[in-house]
Amino acid sequence: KDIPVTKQVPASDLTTCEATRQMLEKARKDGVVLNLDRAVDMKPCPIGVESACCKHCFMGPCRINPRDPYKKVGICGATIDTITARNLARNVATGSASHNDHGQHILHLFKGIIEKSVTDFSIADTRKLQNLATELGIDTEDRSVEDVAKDLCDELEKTFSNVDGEMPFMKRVPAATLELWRKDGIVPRGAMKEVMEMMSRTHIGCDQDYNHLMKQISRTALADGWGGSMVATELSDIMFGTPSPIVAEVNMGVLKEDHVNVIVHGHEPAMFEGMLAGVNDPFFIQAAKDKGAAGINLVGMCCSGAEMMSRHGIPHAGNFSSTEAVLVTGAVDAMVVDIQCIKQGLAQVAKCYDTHLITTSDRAHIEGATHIQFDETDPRTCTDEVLIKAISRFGSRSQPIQIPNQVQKGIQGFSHEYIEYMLGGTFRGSYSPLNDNIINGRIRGVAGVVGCTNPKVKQDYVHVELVRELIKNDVLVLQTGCSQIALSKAGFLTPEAAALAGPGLSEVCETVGMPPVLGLGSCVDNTRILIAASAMVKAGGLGNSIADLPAAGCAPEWMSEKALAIGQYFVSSGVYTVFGVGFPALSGTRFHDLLFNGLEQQGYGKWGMAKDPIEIARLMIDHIDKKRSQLGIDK
Ligand code: SF4
Ligand code: MSK
Repeated sequence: KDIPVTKQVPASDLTTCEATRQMLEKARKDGVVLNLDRAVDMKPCPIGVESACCKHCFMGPCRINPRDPYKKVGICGATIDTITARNLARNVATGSASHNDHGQHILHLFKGIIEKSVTDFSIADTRKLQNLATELGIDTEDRSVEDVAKDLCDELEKTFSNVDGEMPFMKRVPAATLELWRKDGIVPRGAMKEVMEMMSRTHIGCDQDYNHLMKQISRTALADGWGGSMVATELSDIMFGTPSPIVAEVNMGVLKEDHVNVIVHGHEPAMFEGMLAGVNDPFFIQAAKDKGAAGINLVGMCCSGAEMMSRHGIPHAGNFSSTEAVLVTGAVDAMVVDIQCIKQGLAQVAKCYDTHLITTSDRAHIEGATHIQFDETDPRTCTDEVLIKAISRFGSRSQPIQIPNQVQKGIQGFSHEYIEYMLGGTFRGSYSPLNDNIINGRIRGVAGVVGCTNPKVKQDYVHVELVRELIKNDVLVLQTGCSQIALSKAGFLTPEAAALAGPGLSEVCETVGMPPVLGLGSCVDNTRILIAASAMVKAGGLGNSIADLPAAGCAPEWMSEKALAIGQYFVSSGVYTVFGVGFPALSGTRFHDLLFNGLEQQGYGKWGMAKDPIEIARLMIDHIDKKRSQLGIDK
């Protein structure tokens, strides 16, 4: 028995995902408490939710009255603006650190391949390797792939280790955007430097001017989007293959009762790629058959799932809010996890349904889970042990199986390279077809709709209704992460969804044969949106900087610190970025005004916040129309 929940609301009030609803109801009957019910029972602190408290030293914690924020200061004298700015700073530092840690790991794997200490992985996309090296100023003429790769590795290492100068990917930033960053002194140097400085400057009694803190908040966020996340995306493509459109199935119906079901959930692609090799080993397929299974069914969840779905068409069982619910099917023989967004609650739910929960990263153990360390130099030791456990659990299944009959096919795998190719071969030349279609008004603008699910709002509802409204108004939608999974489940990642788009967008979709909603991959792959935005600026006709584009972003059901780092790197890059659910800054304060107005006046993007999907869409479309008008293309 789990911890009892005092209040219950109908499951259909908590999620629009039918599979998750069914499993939540089953869990309740089984006496198991899931995250969605725990959220109902939790009462967030009304001061904390406004970010009006500080615990940066032990004279406090100090609390400010959100209804009268300037009446009081902290014991050290910190104002509400300093307190909120420091809190956001540390959120962004954590989010940036998470993505940079991920990116550094990917770089380490790449280095292992070059140095031949890693032999189970290789360079899959040599053309992308050459193109990226050339873009970063590395000589590729008459040189071997290994030599170019070594130089690329050394160059990208600076992303993390530089203590001065500029990060390598600054070469990709449109000139006017980079000029603004240089003028304001926010060009990121190296990720470790930026995160360290952000943490140091937010110690008690250090940086206590919110305008000055804001600059380092931007720099730390840019060190994520144009730093570690971009390294992760680009090198993962080079090692595992650059995605191109592929059909994949999404939702819990991808589980198969007569198969050994193994779910991989997390963020780093290496372990998942290792599992893919393992499940195709005839030895394990035979071992599964010997236990009476028809085969082994490898399935993804969350962001590494989104990456594997994009690259290889691996089926995907659901997004962040469904990871506990999927275990209630009783059909999951093993859930293998690595880093980020892995709820500790999984351990208890896995125990209730006799599922193996296996942690594999030395950076993320969970009490109650089995730890089997994944080592890139010897992946099979880990993946073989996982498969032995999963097959053995299949052979002794004791739980009744109930798999929701919910599955949706969609087209996944739109890399930024493929978007360029699909919409005209290149963004460069006289205006590209994408830019042309924006200029002629068939496409009103471009929106990035990304991010998590959060049980403070009905799962997937805001994602789906927002995107429905955007495409209806001829806004092309680019997606990543758990948002992409929400829309995939709802059937929007199909060419047939063009029927839901406005007349201009649907004409473009029908001509090109693409869905009106393009899935770009995991949350680190938000960098694909940055790269596409840069390419649109460089193609001409839509202004000089990213801030000039008729574009907007949104994380309608965000919850993580990574989401705040992503939001901030979009804002600092010039994008109007709206968050749903709420925002950790108090409306009416000077720091809030800087985030939601002041930054735009300085030439950046700005933050927005609204909870209702139609209201969010209105804010984004109004912004797109404002930019169209400034560009003189508002016919
Ligand atoms: Fe209070 Fe200042 Fe300490 Fe924060 S740093 S807890 S505001 S005394
Ligand atoms: S997994 S950060 S819940 S998108 Fe990338 Fe999903 Fe948000 Fe985690």
